[in-house]
Amino acid sequence: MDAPRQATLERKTNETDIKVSINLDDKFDQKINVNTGIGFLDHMLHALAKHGGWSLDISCKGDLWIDDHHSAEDCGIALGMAFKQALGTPRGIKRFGSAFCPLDEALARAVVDISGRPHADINLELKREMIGQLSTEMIPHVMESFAFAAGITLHVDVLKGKNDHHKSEAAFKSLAVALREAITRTGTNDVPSTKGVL
Ligand SMILES: [Mn+2]
Repeated sequence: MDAPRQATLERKTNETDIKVSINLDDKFDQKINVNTGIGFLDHMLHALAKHGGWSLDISCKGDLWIDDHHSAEDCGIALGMAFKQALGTPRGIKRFGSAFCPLDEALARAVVDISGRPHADINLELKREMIGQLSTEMIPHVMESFAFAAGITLHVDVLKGKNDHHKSEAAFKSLAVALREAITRTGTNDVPSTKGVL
């Protein structure tokens, strides 16, 4: 039995103070606590953890009296750092993952590569200014921040949809399922790259 891939860290700046614990291999006993200070972001990160098969505890004390930007972005960064640390050297994993997830009329697609190459191409087609207390412009920014901190490549597209809550939630669910596939252990100790290193 392989050891569970987990990490605990704190990321503190003048703008935010974030504590995060993640376990990528807890799908039979998931414990999820998300308190970012932004309700809709809590909902999205909860969906990410749930469908990713993670246990996740993340809390953020941020400068919400300014706006939601620093808290949302820094939660993405801290989560990406924790994901990267938990994964360790990417050996013996599938590396690539992809998923489509619908939520009613909305349909999202995520394609991920645990590449060591930070890149994010995120098109969510959100129309509203805000969903709850989260600016919709921050939703792709959170995914991008996660990708850069984790050192992975993400392509997330909302292909259809009318309701912005549905579109965003479908996007996070598809990202979760794609990540879950990408980090699945193959049973080998191989580095899945022709370079021999990721
Ligand atoms: Mn920013």
